Amino acid sequence: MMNKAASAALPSPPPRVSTPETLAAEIIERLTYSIGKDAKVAKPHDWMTATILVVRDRIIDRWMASTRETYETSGKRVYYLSLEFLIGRLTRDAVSNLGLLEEVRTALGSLGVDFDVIAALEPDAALGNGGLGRLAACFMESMATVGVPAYGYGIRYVHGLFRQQVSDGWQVELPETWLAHGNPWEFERRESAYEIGFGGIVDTVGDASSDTQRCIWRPQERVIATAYDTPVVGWRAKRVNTLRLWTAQPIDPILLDAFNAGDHIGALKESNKAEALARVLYPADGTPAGQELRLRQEYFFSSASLQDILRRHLQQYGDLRTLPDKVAIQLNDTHPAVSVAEMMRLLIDVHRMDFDQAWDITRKVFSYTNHTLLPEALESWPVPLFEKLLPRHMQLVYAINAKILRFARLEKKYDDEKIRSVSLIDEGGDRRVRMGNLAFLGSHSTNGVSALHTDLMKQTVFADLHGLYPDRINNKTNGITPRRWLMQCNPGLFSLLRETIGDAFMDDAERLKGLDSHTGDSEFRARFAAVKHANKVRLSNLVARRMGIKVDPSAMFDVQIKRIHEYKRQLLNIIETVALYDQIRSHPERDWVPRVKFFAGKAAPSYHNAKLIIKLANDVARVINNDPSVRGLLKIVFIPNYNVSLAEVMVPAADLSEQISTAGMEASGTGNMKMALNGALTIGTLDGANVEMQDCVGAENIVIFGMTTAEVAERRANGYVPREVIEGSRELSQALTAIASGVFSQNDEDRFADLTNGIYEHDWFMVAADFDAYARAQRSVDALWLDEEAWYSRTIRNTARMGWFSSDRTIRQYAKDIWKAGP
Ligand code: B1N
Repeated sequence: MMNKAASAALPSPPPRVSTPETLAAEIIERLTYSIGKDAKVAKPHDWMTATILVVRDRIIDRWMASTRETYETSGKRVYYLSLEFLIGRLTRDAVSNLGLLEEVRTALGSLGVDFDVIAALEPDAALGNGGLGRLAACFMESMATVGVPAYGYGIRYVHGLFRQQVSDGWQVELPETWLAHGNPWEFERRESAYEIGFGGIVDTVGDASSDTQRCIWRPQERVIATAYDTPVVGWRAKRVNTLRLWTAQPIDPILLDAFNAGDHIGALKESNKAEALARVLYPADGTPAGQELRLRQEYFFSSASLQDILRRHLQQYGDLRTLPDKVAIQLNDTHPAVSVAEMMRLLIDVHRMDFDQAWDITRKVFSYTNHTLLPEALESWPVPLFEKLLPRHMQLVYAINAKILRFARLEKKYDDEKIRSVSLIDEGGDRRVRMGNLAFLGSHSTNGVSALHTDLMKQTVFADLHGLYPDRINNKTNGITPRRWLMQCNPGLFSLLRETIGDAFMDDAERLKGLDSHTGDSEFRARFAAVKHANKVRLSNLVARRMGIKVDPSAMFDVQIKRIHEYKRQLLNIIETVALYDQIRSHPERDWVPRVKFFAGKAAPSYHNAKLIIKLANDVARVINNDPSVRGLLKIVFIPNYNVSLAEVMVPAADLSEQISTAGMEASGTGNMKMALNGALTIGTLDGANVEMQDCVGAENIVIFGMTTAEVAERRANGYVPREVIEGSRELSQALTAIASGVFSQNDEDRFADLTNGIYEHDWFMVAADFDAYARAQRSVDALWLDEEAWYSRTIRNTARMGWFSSDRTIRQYAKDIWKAGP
């Protein structure tokens, strides 16, 4: 360490000048001296790396200034703990938020390099499954934008979400290797390393009668967590925050005794086991990932993050009693919920606090976001597994539980049934630790992600916990960052908007409202339509290039993009497509609206029915796309390997956005917001954030159909018989019969029996019950499409009125109501 006087005298690097000329010169310099390539032989990938290094320098300056400022102003820090960050590519986002898009483009152009070409070479960082992980990424960008001093904490998976190939219509999973060519965006921080334990025993030392007694956990296994930092640039680079991802290393890379005894493979056992922790992302989204490795991952990253947070706090403030004033930790779902027990352990066993004080601090520091009420997705761990892996945490869970149950029984007069429901231990069947209850009870705030979802939390899964603490549950409706999901992915619309309503919306998305008054302007409508058309041409080219399929960009682009899940009802969409196909063939004389139905999304590898839905979409596509009698009227395209980058092309090209989940089942959705913001009309149920979208855009500007949550519940309660519904709907029964009788699977007519029988026998997701309403809604969409003025005035109003769904608004609400942090 240097003394103060010496360090004060250290020079700072000269400020970077960012003209096209200086940028070009620096890119050449990096190419030469950091990458070791002559410009004459440099490959596109080398240009990409050199460009990132030059851009990165500009970010580092802002990064250090941000870190310094938080330190000097003693600002409260927000920590966002998430097992998933679905980031996508970073370069365009960083350059654009720095305000250097044109300068960098010109600089590269002067070197004969196309920015768009090299930006497309960056691999997608897919450290997440779907909406939950993408939300974490949008929040990181918005926290930097809004000026919240924040750190994201997660795992640096070597393999992100699998790559999806479609082979003969079936999903095939391939490993994804985003780090294969290095990652210029990250900085390894070897000095930030923590020991993480697993297993072993708990010793009690000291005298039980005095308060010197304490527990010491003696883990059987230990690994080291080391940090990798990635800067996150806010809009206009006002602030740069840190995404800190942990990787796992063995304490002893090689067991020397075993090695020397000739057991060269055995000598690597520990090392392999440690590295397995950060090897791969669990590909489950809303389905349980109940394996031991998953719990190990959860504890590994929770412990490393908390140790890092406490170290930083102690270094600056020297006293953990001030933790709640300076630290807010947000748990992104229950995946990091073991943090509650780990915080207690660190405060009590390591920092020698008493239980009650530790509990008080823990609850003040943590808050928890719930993202799903699907029973199968609520995490719980078998007590024997939890106890074996985390024996000290098991003790603490019991101690917390005793305290809560006493409170529930004595002060809230809870009866046995309610006591059972709020307990941290599920005693029905095998005993399990309930992570949702732990997260709720260990926090001062528990939030849902849309108004409807938050209401349902109070009424269903969390009802009895809500009774214990009626002020704890609150709503924070999700949002999306308008930088990535409008300004960057839709440059055509972005410049039209600037020209039409000025630049104010770039700093405040609600200023998009200014567009409302232009809906009646036919010239503007034509330009808005022309932008949409150009985006559709771009998607058409992608489909032609990747799949060899020709689609007509003047047809309606009907888009359903999201994870494949029965509750999201891609099946409803496919069955309606089959019905439409029948209709067109029976009534070729009618004025059919040409449509291209796009699907994209991944299925969890172990989710049989979801994979079958992918196969069905592809089989139906093959038959319909090859039938000359509907040529030009109906096409189906399932684009493989949906990821953030593909979304950036599909979202701006959508005319119609399919948000058709069974009411009450989609917590929020965020793809719904992306497409509406980019001028798509939504066809959807009253589910998740669709409800609030309807409030914002107006009922005339969204097509809502189907049963409400209450109607779904009522129908289920009163004995729903799908067979009767099917028999009452000619279109539906014909379509189902076609699928079940092998029209789309000629050599294998039973192929889709699991799907069709499911609808006949129980139809959990109410596909049959909502079918007719959906089909009618689709025909009303057709009618709107035929009236260009009706169509574009509606889609323009969507863009104008979706500003509230900016994740900046969401983050301001978290900062004010939950974290008490930021500006
Ligand atoms: O979180 C999104 C919401 O917009 C979606 O409606 C919701 O389905 C999604 C286990 C999940 N909920 N739960 C998960 C992800 C991974 C996993 O292992 C559950 N994802 C959601 C953002 O709020």
